[in-house]
Amino acid sequence: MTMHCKGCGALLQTENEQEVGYVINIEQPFCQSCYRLMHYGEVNAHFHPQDLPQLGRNAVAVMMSSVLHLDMLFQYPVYRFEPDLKYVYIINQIDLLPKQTNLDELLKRIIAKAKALKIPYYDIILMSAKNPLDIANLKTYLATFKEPNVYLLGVQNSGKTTVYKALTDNEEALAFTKAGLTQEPFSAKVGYQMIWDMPGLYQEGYIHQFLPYEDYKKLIPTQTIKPRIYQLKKGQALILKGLLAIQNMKTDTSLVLYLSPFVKIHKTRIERIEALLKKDPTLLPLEAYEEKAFKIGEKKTQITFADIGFLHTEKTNTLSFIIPNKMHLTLTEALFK
Ligand SMILES: Nc1nc2c(ncn2[C@@H]2O[C@H](COP(=O)(O)OP(=O)(O)OP(=O)(O)O)[C@@H](O)[C@H]2O)c(=O)[nH]1
Ligand SMILES: [Mg+2]
Repeated sequence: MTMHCKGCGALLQTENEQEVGYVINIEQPFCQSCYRLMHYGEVNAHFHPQDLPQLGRNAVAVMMSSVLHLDMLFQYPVYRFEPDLKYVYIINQIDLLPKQTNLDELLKRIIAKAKALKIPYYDIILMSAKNPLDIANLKTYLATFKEPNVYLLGVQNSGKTTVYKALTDNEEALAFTKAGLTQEPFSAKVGYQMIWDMPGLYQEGYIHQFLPYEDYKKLIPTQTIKPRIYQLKKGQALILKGLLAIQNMKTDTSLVLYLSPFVKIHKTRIERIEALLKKDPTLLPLEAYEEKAFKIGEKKTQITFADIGFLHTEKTNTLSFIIPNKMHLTLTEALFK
C-alpha cells in the first residue's frame, strides 16, 4: 500500500533524502521536510509540486487568489482546458487589507475586469480564511451546488489548504507561508461532496526563488497591512532592504506601499545608491539584478512586487525598479482607493 505524507500529501519514500516525501521509516505520518517545518520552522529544500492532475468533469472549480496576488487572479485560464466546470473565484486574505479599504469598489472593479476579459464565472467572493464566519458562509454556499466534486485551485500561498482544513475539519495538513507546500491533492467528503485541496499553481519570479524560507517568511504579510506613504522627489529612491529599489525618474510624486512591517525602507537619492551598497551590501545582497522601468499614466496604478506586496501611485511619471533578475513585477490598474 502506498502512503502519503499527512502534511503535504507527497508519496512517502525511504530511498532518497534529497527528494520529496523522504522518511526514515515508511510508517511515519509526516515526511522529514514537513516534520522539520512543523517542529523547527525550517525548510531545507524547495520541491515543486507536480503539474495539475486531471480534474473530474462534474465539478466546481474554486479559483483562489490572495489579495497579494490579484495581478494573477485571471492569469491561469484553467477554464480553457476544462470548459465544463463551474468556476467560482475567491479573493482570499482580505484581512490583510487596511480596515478602510473599500471592498465594494474592489469587487466592482474585479467583476468589470472579469467581464472585459470574458472570464466565465458563477461568483466572485471576497473572504478571509481566518474568519470563521466567512468559512461558514463558504461551506453553505458550496453545498448549494449539485456537483459532487469541489476543487480548490490557485497560485501557491493563496490559502487553499487553510480553507480545505476549515471546510473538512482536517488538523494535519500543513498551511504555512512556505511556497509550494502541498505536493499532492488532499480530499475529504463533506456531505455528498468531495472537497479537493490541490497543489498550488507555480508562478515564476516569486520570492522563494530568491531568498531562503527563513528570510522570506517574514517578508510575506500575515497581519493587516498598515500602508506606508512616501513623498518622493524626482531623483529620489527607496531601497526595500534585501529586496529591490524604486527610483523616481520624472516628477515629484507620492507612493503608498503595502508591505510587511518587516520590510525596512531607506530613502535616498538615485546617485547615492551605489555608494550606499558599497557601505552596506545587505541592502541589495543578491548576485544579479535587472532594471525595469514602468510608465505611469493618469489613472491610479498598482505595481505588484512578486508575492510580497504592492504600491499604489497616481501621477503621470516613470518609476524604474532595480529587482532581482527575473523577479515577477507587474503594472495593473489599482483595484481600490
Ligand atoms: N492573514 C491571512 N492569512 C492566510 C489566509 N489564508 C491563508 N493564510 C496564510 O497564508 C499562508 C499560506 O496558506 P496555505 O493554506 O498553506 O496556502 P496554499 O494555497 O495551500 O499554498 P500551497 O500549498 O503552497 O499552494 C499560511 O501562512 C496561512 O496561514 C487568510 O485569509 N488571511
Ligand atoms: Mg496548500
